Amino acid sequence: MAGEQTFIMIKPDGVQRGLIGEVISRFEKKGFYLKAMKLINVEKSFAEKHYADLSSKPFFGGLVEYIVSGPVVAMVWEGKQVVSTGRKLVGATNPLAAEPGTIRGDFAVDIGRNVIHGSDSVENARKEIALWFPEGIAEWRSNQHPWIYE
Ligand code: YYY
Ligand code: MG
Repeated sequence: MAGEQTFIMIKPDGVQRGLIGEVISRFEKKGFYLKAMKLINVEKSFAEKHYADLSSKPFFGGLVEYIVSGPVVAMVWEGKQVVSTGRKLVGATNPLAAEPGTIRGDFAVDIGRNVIHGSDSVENARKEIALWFPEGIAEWRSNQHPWIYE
């Protein structure tokens, strides 16, 4: 359905490297709608909550440290199959395995500096949006662009 939403976060490296506009541009040009966005620093406990499913992994401590190392851009994007298609725009977790043309494939080298996060399922998108935007999301666009959506 056209109203599907995903949570996309530009990680601290992406912000420091000036890739905010590049990421937004790719999602916009594809035909998705930016529904919410904020530049924020998160606390360690918040980053641990976001990545709770990975808490037993050996890289968890380093991952949390990385996410709290500088501001991140938290966003909600909307559109048809935006969760799975957003993951395609993001690319594979390991940037060296990510296809050229994807964000990680074009802009990153190390897995622990892979620029961007994207929700991996509709259910996780719902949870992540609720975690990152507890204040809710202002409705600003209810119709899809007729030249993008038939
Ligand atoms: O969803 P995605 O970000 O592509 O990968 P996840 O398996 O959810 O891992 C989250 C995050 O953890 C990943 O973007 C980088 C980091 N990470 C890591 O540092 N080392 C690994 N071996 C696997 C993941
Ligand atoms: Mg993930």
